[in-house]
Parts: sequence; structure tokens; C-alpha cells
Amino acid sequence: MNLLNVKVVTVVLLSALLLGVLYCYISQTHRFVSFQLQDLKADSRSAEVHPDSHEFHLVAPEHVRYKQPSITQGRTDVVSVTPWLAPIVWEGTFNPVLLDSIYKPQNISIAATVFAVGKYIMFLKNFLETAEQHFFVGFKVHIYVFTDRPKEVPQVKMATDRQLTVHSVPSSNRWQEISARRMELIQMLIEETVHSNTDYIFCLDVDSQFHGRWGTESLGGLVAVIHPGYYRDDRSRFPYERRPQSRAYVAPGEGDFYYCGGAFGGLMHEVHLLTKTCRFNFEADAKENIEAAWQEESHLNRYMWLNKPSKVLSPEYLWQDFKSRNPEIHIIRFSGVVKNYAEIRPNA
Ligand code: 5GW
Ligand code: MN
Repeated sequence: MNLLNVKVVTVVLLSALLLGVLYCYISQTHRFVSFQLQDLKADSRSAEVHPDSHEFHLVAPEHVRYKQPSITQGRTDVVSVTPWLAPIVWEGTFNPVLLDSIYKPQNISIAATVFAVGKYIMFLKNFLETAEQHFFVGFKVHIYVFTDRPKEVPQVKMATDRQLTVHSVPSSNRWQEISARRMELIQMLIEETVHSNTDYIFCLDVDSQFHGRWGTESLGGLVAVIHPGYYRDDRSRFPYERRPQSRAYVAPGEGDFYYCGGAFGGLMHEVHLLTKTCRFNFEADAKENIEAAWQEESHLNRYMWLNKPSKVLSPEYLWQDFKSRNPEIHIIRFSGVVKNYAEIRPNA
């Protein structure tokens, strides 16, 4: 190769390199610019692009007045955040006026499911009447009642923006069947109402009543309630399913809290995934003739251990009427009523 050729090759190679660098630079810049533009576009119609954007984007009205927040003063008798940094909701940790003023303009709507099969229909009237007084007052609420006795559903006067729908379900003498089908029916309800603009759903036991506010402070992606019976106990005492053959199994030394089967909720798609998963595991266990210690509550606990709830509600959100109030419980919002098992359960 003579000198001239070497020069030509060098020039060609250098130009190629330069062009390459230039190309990379331009395409990067372009990507950056177009990315920003897309972001802006997404932002201006965020309602369509991210159906649950209000979950993360809390806009406060300009002039709402409320007590100054503090990071050094507040409740010290309870823990109000989990190790994965989800809030644990206790009275005194949130401002209801502020929260309502944030959520009101979002025009959110909340569904609630409640099962009243067989004699459990007797709990429905009180449940509905107290829900009217305390559950998301001032918001759009749609209660779905699942019952085998649609004619016995009581007439309860509901405020504008609140409605009730009755779904008929077959009677059953086996609690296991009612329990198993609860997850399935909630899953199906979410699939049917996917286009109804419902944002959040809560699934509640009917043998319970509201005594205090249950509102926007409870909203979150995946919401679990801490069981009132075990929250001061070591995790070794939690009644998780302990047989490894079950799909609800939680190993010793594992698990965060013991959560209630009687109340859970969150965004529609989150609760859909939860109910679908619990139902699948419940049915797969049943095929192998295994039933978890506390049926769906066990499956729910396993689910919540692997899928950390984004908000945890304190036992204020599901107390038990027979229990006396512990000092850290400043308000009882919702509680299970005392029931005569022999009287209400089909095969007790
Ligand atoms: C529950 C236990 C044994 C047999 C039947 C049932 C039963 C439950 C029933 O006959 N009818 C019915 O509607 N359920 C629904 O399941 C109710 O919504 C009830 O609140 C929920 C959970 O059952 P609970 O409340 O008896 O369970 P615990 O753990 O709150 O006592
Ligand atoms: Mn119950």
C-alpha cells in the first residue's frame, strides 16, 4: 500500500467515525425531544392514558385550610408506615377534610361488595344503613349485594349518587362453597363492570356495621386491613396456613401482618388480580383435597405477603364488637357484630 492509499483510507475511516458519532448524537437528542413531547401529550390527557393517575397525582384545591403538618409531632403510640413504606392508617395520621378536597374533584366512584347468603341476610339491613352514614359519605358509591334471597333484601333509603344492585347467587349449605365463590364472583363482577368508570372496590363481610368514618383515607392501589385479633402478636402466632402442600402456605418466620378476610380492596385492576389469584389457588388446592386453615383469608394473607399492599388499614377498620377497645384504638370505624353461630350457619 502506498502512502496516498493509506491517507485515503484514514480519511474515509475518520469520516465514517465522525458520521457515526454525529448520527448517534442526533438520534439521542431526537429521542429525548420526542420523549418529552410524548410525555407532555400523555400529561394533557392523563385521564385516558393512565386510568388510575389520581392514585399518584394528588391535586389539592388552592385555598383549602387545614392544620399544619409536622414531621416531629403526631402519634407515637402506633407505627404508621410499613417497612416497604406503605402508610398504615390510624386516626390522627391523616386530615379527612384535606383528603376529601383532593378526591372530590376527581369524581371518583367506589364499589363495595357484600355477600348475604342464607341466614346472613339478617345482617344486611344494619350493614346498609350504617354504610349510608359512614362509608364514603358525599362520594359516588355502588353497593353490590350477592344473595340467594333477593326478595328479602331490605329497602334502605340511599342518598343521591349512591345505589344498590342485587345479584342472585345459588344457595349453598357449605360454607366452603360460599367462601370459594366469593373470590370468583368478585372477579366476575370486576370483569363485568370494567367499563363502568368505577375506580375502587372494597369487599366487606356482611356481619358487620359502620360506627365511624371510612372514607378517602382508605384509598390505595392494594388495600389490606390488619386483623384485630393478632396485631400485638409475634408472627409465629398468626393463623396462616402452615402446610407446605397448600398454595396458601406461609413459612415460619415469614409474613408481615395477619390481615382480615372480612375487608380488603383497592383499585379495580388490583383487586381483580387478587381475586383471580386467590380463586385459582383455592381451586387448585381443592383439586388436591386441601382446604386452607381459614379458607380465602389464608389465601388473601399469602397474596398480601407476596404482593405488598400499598395502603394498610389499622384495626380501626375491622374491630370486633365483643372485644373491648384497646388504648391505641381511638375510633372504631367498622366492626364485626356478635353472632350466634348455631343460629345463622347452615352446618354449624
Ligand atoms: C359462614 C360460615 C359458615 C357457614 C356459612 C357462612 C356464611 C358466610 C353464610 O352462610 N352466608 C354468608 O353470606 N357468608 C358471607 O361470608 C357473609 O358475607 C359473611 O360476612 C362472610 C364471612 O363469613 P363470616 O362472617 O361468618 O366469617 P367470620 O370469620 O367473620 O366469622
Ligand atoms: Mn364476618
